[in-house]
Amino acid sequence: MMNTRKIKPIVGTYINVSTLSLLSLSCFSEEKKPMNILFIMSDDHSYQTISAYDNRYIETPNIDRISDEGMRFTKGFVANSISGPSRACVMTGKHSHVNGFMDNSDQFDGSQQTFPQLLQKAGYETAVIGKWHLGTDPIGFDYWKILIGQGDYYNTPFIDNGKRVKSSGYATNVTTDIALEWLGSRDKKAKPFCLMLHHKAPHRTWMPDTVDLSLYKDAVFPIPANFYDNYEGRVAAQNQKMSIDKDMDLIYDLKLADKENEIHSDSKGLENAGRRMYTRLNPAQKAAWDRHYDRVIEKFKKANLSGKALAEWKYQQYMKDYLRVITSVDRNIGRVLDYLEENKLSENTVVVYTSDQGFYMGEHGWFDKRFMYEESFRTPLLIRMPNGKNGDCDQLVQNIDFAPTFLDIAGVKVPKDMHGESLLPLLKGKKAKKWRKGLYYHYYEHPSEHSVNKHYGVRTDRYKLIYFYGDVDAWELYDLKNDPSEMNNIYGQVGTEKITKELFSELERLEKQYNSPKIR
Ligand code: SGN
Ligand code: CA
Repeated sequence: MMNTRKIKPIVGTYINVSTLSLLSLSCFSEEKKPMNILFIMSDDHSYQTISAYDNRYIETPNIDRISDEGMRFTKGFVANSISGPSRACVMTGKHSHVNGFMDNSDQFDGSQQTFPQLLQKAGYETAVIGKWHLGTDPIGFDYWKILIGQGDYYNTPFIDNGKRVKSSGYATNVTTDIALEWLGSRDKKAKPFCLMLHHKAPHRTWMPDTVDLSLYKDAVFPIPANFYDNYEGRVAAQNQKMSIDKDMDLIYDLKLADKENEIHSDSKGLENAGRRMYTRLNPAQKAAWDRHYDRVIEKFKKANLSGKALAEWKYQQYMKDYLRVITSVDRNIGRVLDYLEENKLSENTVVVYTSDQGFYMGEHGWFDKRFMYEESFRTPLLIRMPNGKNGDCDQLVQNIDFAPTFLDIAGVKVPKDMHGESLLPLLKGKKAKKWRKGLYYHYYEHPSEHSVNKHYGVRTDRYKLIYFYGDVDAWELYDLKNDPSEMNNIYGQVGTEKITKELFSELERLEKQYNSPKIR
């Protein structure tokens, strides 16, 4: 299941720029090139579906190139497992309660301190392309071309430096095309770049590119051992609405919009939205779509499934579409890596691959994210830094660390008020004696879609303490060594007093450090 790592060095001519002064950036000699930063982030990409982490489901040879030639973080986490908040944490290096973007209904105050603004001031050329999801217009970018909200998988509009424009084709291809065009159009000698290439994929509703529809057609994926979790001892897990069995919609999520109009959703809204999705496609896309899904629909009708058989059919269908979408992400990352190589940029470009959070691939019976449980709290994180150390890093790292890391790589002083830590020492393979012992997490979006209660907590290397509040009042404690799937809430059990006390004091320490809201 978990992959052992292959290690392959890349040849680099990296010169340490951590002592670089701001002034010197613009007058660099050819030999002392500052590092470019290519920050690739997908939306909802689970670490379970990257073969560098886990080979049960899919091969992702291109994403694996970043891992093989760089560092694989095995304990990368987010601070608030949902898109907008996660992105705000990335931009500011600060937790949600300080950057002000707590849930997806917020609007980002882009005038506050962010790493792109600081890099821009230091002489970097900055760009963001693809998903943005922060509500307000990007600030601190020389170029921006972003999706509107979630964007669409097909023929999606973009906002190009303030102007709405159309696109034609599949979003992951189009977003990559725009990024390659931007890279190609730059005066390469002028400035180092920081490019945020942020894919919409593989966000719900997991619409594959037409060229990938026949992939995994006959595959049967292993059902997670806790697919039929009954959530005993975990009240918030009982309240959620993200079950593949109960909440995944046949028409909207699983694309069973039949021409005969015989299949219906429990929710009229989702059914209509599911049928509307198809209308975005152009005639050629519709033809390819129909060739594939009409057969799926026909078979589905004949099978007349119910109960567990229906739940498992939904799981298989979900996995197939999700993995098809990932295949396209992986292929497009290959295009970008090839471009860097062909243009001799690999040797002075740091490449990061991550997601805005993790995702459930049927664990606990779920899709979606939000919970502080491992699958959604953790996120993939692979970083290839020329002349950096190859291998695994098992330290606790979090998305608030990106901003200080990028600044550090650029030789820009990291502002003291950032909550995150620079990963540069870890990337150089330095022994981080004083690395953090605990991670703070806080999720606020409730009541809302998928019905996940508000909660916060602390995770150490081995344990996790969570407090669910608002409509509920419940503590959970997990021993991740003995119970990695978090099925057994041991909070309050005899024998856990000492560890509970330790976790409690680590939580209080973090709350103090981050000046977190007082809840209890
Ligand atoms: C949409 C999705 C949800 C998803 C949120 C947040 N519904 O609202 O399933 O949890 O986005 O996702 S959908 O009907 O629009 O597909 S996030 O990653 O952008 O935060
Ligand atoms: Ca997301």
